[in-house]
Amino acid sequence: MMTKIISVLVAILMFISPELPMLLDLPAIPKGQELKLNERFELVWEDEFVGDKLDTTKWDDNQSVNTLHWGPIRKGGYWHKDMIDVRDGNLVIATEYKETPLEGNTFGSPDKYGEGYYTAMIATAGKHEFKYGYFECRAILPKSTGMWSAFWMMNSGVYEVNNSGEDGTEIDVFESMSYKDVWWGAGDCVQSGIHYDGYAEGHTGVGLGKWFANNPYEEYNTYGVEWNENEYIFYINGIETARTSAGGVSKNPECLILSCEVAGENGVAYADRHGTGPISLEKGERAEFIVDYVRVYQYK
Ligand SMILES: [Ca+2]
Ligand SMILES: [Ca+2]
Repeated sequence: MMTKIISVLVAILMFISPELPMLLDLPAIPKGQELKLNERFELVWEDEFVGDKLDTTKWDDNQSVNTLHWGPIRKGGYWHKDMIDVRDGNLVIATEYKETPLEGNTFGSPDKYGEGYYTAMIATAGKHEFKYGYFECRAILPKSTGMWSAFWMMNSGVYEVNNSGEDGTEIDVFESMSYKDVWWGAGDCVQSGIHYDGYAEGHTGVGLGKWFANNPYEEYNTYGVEWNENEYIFYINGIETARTSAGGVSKNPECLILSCEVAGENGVAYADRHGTGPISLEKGERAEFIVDYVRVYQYK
């Protein structure tokens, strides 16, 4: 109900000034071009998440993926493969607080698993990488502030600081960082953006705003990006939200990543460290990122 009221208010604001919601960092209603998926694209790769375990010919669930070198500590929590499940036609990435650390191979890393929030990621790095096309997932988002789920793309060229994103750009198709976490109650939104040129001094990123999805913490929505040699175009449920060519569009193949992260650092959850609000997932509770499918299309 609150979302509906806010949606109407945002619609009125957008009628007065289309740019106003973005200027105020308010979520906006997607209203750009229609995707026209079947007219323009053909399916070339998919995982529908059938069966009862992750297809490791498609995904690496190693939480310190060789080609990415991340984990097992990830921001304010830990990534551990036990938090990954495939059931009822879905990938489920769970997030829970563990007082007793899970056992795990840390892949030569000196980092150890400890008490804290456990969640996970999977990536197609080193297995399936793609250049240009349309990339979509259909998902229900995890219900907690202080953490976020994401569908994103990555190439290690992102680390090359050369004033360009052409060698690789982190493409954040969506991040769910706003669960019930804004004072006016319109948390039913996700954000999109890109990052390139390293993550330290040279780092350059472009936030593309926040966008309403349809009851995204309870219902499936589709989140996609169209990537061609000229630009990235982001979509929710087949309607454009935003587009950009900032930094120069990546010309390198990129892997797909599905992940959950907890705000914080060094494995310690840190209230509001990433603008997510304090974590609302209590000990003994479980939040689930439920993904029906990931599909990759290329231009006909
Ligand atoms: Ca670069
Ligand atoms: Ca499925």
